[in-house]
Amino acid sequence: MKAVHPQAQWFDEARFGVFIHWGPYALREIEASWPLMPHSRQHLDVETYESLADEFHPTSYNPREWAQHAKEAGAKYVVLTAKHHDGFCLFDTATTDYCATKRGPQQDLIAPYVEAVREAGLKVGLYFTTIDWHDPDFATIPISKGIQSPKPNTYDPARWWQFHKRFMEQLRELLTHYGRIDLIWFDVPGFGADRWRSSEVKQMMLNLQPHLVINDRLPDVGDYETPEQFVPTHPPDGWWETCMTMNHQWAYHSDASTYKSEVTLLDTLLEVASKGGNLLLNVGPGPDGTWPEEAIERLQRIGAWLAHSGDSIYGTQRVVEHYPPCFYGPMTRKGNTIYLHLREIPRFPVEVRELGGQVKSVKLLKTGEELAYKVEEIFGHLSGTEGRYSVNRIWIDVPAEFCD
Ligand code: FHN
Repeated sequence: MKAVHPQAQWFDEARFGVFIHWGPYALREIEASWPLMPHSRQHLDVETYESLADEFHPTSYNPREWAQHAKEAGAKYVVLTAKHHDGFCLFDTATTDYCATKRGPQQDLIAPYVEAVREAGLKVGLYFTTIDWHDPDFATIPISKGIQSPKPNTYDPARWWQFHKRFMEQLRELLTHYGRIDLIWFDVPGFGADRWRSSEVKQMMLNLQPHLVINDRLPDVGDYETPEQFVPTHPPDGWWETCMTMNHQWAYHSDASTYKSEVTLLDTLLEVASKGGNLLLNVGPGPDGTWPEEAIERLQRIGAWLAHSGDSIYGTQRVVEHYPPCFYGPMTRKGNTIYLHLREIPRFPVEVRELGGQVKSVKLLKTGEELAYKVEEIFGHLSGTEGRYSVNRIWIDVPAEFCD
């Protein structure tokens, strides 16, 4: 797919990134989104939640190790929550004292992250939500101790623009204090583009970092779509990325029993790639900064597969636009090479719907070994005006040692 601008092409070739949700909420193993929502099953009162900021001491924070985990997983970019809905800024900011340099951590947590990810040769992404429950002028539930936020869901223009000024200033700080940032991941688009002055926000961002890739969660801004926790049956026409947890929540939780299996996660990556999208797979580090072993194991398994067969994912495009392939697994394409991801090693024909083209050779990507195959071409016609297609029925004989 055509890059939104030349320096953004990396995004459409990446196919796999690591998402990281980290903040004071990790202390209580609560979801990053809900502890302050009155109806939430994890509800904490404001005072208790606010105190977490002073208990947040990431003594084992090692962003180089984080970057290494992502690199070994075969990810091409990383996105870390610089500020989540609670308004706690992991970066130093002049707009509020509710930040990592002035509370528990007593250090800027974004600077070493950016440096480590860049050093690892990965693209640097920052998550920056539009919600800020700590900002006294953001019209939503009041969580700041002693600060009377506007009544929920009221709109007081004077107060809103005070909030918006701080929102813009924090964004500016993130795009001027840490060198090159490759991606900004907004969240929760609530309210319209006029309320967000979206075009002014986007202009400010691109003036500071013209190469920036921006997701679609600030209204009327965005280079790509972001389905969440599912793989669309029919993918968007343009660039897209599905973000997904490995377990049952975005933020840290010690319950190992809810993690999806490595096979499920790898299958998800293959399916997303076969539809021309990226998978942004989430990790919720613990309050001290260590990653759950369950997450590391799964990333290592994905990385081991990508190390020998990543060519069938990175830089590939979706194969068929109008109908799912008719064989036993996700299919990707790079030039005139089709990659078949066979979940079961076939002792039976594999049908590949291909728009024209002849099969010249069949190789096992992992070893480069030529495989015995026989092609029976069966021509067929798509219904209506969609024209001809050839269904190459390929009999593939995969050596027994690969049929694990
Ligand atoms: O509430 C957040 C949630 O914590 C997480 O950040 C996801 C990621 O897309 N976004 C919101 C839920 O859609």
